[in-house]
Amino acid sequence: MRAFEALTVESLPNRLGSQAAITGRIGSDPAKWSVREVGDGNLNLVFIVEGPAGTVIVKQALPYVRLVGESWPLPLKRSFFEYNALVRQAERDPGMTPELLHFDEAQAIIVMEFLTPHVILRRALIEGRQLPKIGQNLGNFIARTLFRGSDLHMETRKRKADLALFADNVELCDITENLVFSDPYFDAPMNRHTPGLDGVVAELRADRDLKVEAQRLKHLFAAKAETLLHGDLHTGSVMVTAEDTRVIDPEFAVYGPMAFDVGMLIANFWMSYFSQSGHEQDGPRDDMRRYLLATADEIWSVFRAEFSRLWREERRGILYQASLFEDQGDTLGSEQALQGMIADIWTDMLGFAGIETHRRILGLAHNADFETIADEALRAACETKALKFGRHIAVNRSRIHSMADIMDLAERMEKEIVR
Ligand code: SR1
Ligand code: MG
Repeated sequence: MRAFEALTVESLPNRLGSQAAITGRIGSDPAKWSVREVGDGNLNLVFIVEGPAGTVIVKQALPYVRLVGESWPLPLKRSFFEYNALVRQAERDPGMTPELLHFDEAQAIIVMEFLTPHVILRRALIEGRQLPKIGQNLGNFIARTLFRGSDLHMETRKRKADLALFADNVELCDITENLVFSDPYFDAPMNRHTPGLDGVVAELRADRDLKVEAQRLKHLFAAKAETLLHGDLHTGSVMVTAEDTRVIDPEFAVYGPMAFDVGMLIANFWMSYFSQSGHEQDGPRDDMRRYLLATADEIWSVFRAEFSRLWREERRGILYQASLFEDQGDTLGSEQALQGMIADIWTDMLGFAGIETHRRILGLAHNADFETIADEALRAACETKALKFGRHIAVNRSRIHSMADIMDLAERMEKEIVR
């Protein structure tokens, strides 16, 4: 087996030129391929490879964190977890992931469909574009992948095998455990924040209730192996057109609490909401703000409806067996259990969303939503609102009972001038 070697624009045609899955798609003469490296994420190489007959994406993991450099080694096996998660997500919600064409474990290479004219959802939201289908598509995606990867649906032997398989994704889990749940709340070496935030950062780090809540959520993430998570489901992990939505990049996949994916996803819409006033050069973004809150609401309500449908139609795992409820004519019992589970996901989702907001403003890996606001004072004002909103929903999560309350809160905080 050839030892791992990072691809380059120059070496790629030669290295992959005899791969039937690629030549069949783009043309068999690699001399006619044109290759561009377009990776702008934190970890990997991503190439667009265009041939006379078509185009593919070649993604390759590097043995270190690209954002930081070789001083932070990261195992290549994350590519194996990404590939395996994509396979499962494609089964659980067909049409929502890119088509997989080829996987080379030793070289940590995944070749997949080139999505065009798709763009990264985060970019579209920064530009003020409203995508009509994402609420529906993403709500269904989280319901289907989270339900169908759990003991509510899977044969328990298969679920336990998957639990063991993905448990080895230790290093990526470790990134989440540190970067999301701990680093924002102390002066961790890789943290950075906009200069105008010093005051609010000191306040948050001295906030005992918040620190305790963040650690309770970390405990939940580490201990509640409920379903196969995407693990990094933010708006940078979604590609869109007006008609189509695809979820990419599940290399952080691991068994964890359902509410983690839900909270991370929705938090990124709320962050986009608070960033909009930094993007008003071409006019007010009031309509965009309304759209973002409405989309977060839609994701949640579609999630709840689809999760409930799956509960009623596909609950065949070891949990809440029909033999205890429906088979005894006790449909009400099963509905009570369902409502209890949705209520728990709601409460925990708010916690994870609040913490995600903090880490994207105070930690290592920031969001382009805020980062692209050139005016530092304006950026700090947007970020302050998001930080305070995140703190409120994380600490008060068990006392917030509806999306309407969250929308009121966001609108109130957006109107407050924070300096
Ligand atoms: C060092 S990796 C930092 C972040 O980038 C990824 O996209 C994940 O969100 C991770 O937390
Ligand atoms: Mg990613």
